[in-house]
Amino acid sequence: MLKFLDAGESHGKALIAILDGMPSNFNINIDTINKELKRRQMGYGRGKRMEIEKDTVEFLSGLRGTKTTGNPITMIIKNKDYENWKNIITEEPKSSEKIVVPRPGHGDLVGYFKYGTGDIRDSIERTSARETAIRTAIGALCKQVLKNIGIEIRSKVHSMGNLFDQDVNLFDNEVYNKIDNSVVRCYNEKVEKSFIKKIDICKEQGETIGGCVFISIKGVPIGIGSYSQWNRKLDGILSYAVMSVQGVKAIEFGNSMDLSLRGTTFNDEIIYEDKKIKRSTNNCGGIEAGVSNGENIEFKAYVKPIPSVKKNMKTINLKTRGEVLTRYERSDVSAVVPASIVLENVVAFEILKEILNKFPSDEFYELKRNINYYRDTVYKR
Ligand code: EPS
Repeated sequence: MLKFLDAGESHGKALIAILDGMPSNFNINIDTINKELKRRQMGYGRGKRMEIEKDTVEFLSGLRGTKTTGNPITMIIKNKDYENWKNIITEEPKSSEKIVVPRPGHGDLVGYFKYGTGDIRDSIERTSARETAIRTAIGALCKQVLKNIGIEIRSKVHSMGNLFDQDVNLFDNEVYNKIDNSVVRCYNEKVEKSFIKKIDICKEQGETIGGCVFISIKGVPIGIGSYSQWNRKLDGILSYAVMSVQGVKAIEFGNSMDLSLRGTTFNDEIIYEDKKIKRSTNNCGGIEAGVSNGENIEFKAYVKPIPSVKKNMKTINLKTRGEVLTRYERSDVSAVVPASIVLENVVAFEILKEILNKFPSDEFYELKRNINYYRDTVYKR
């Protein structure tokens, strides 16, 4: 079973993860992981923090050279900003230093009462989307394994607030290069300008903005996930992971939110073409009854506006219980562009985990043989 635990505070010394269950003999490209970390840091709408951090991963265990050994893999990303926060983060706060004014929409209020440390700083540090850096490192490693067994994950920003990009095929390389080179990860140039303008206006107004990310996964064979038990359904498993990404509040597979569709227009008709079983549409997003059906797995994830806003909102002081206005904590204007990269990687872990659940393998070439044999024979059943 592939699994990981991660730890680390946003302004603490480092983010760290232990990844267990990775097959041995896989040759990791560490530069590619670092490139993925850089991709996550880029994008329009980021704040000052990204000028400080230059995320790179270091492996503390589980590798011999660049090859996995089958032992648990420990990864670490150091926080450069720690130097500026050392005293705040490592020392017990004086009572005058404790943060007691919660930001609406953030984890401040729930964390204050749940953990009872008396200082919102403790919740801020762990609820921060900084944690997605280490999850991206894990996912980037999983992505490499997936690529080697014919599975690829791509993403784009579908909307910034209520402005939408056009629908495109992410597996057209020319199209995808354009998206990957766009600061807002969209395809249409006019739309790109409008996204940028929208973010600029929000920044000027002391506001933040959400949006929607589109993910497409190619090459997942039919039969991953299961309906035999509720918690083995692939759409449920992906949803759990996607919803765990900071700021994500909804997920839609395929065209499931198009309420104008009826049974005959929603159902993806089954066709036999070029000696292959295919579907004429992909309204279900590549998953039926919790099981991959061989089409691309596609979903949209909806990211809310970042809760840390410059513009004042009403809140209370938790010590006095008196009404006050919010205090501002440095933040980004929009997390939609980085969320696009984070989601690719969060999903990469889940897909590899489910592939390994179907093809348990201690060693990478064993996995490759098993999945290739399955791909060659499954439609002969
Ligand atoms: C975040 C607040 C900002 C973001 C951070 C998420 O950090 P800071 O409080 O240091 O300005 O930049 O995201 C990252 C650090 C990151 O690496 O993505 C928050 O409150 O969630």
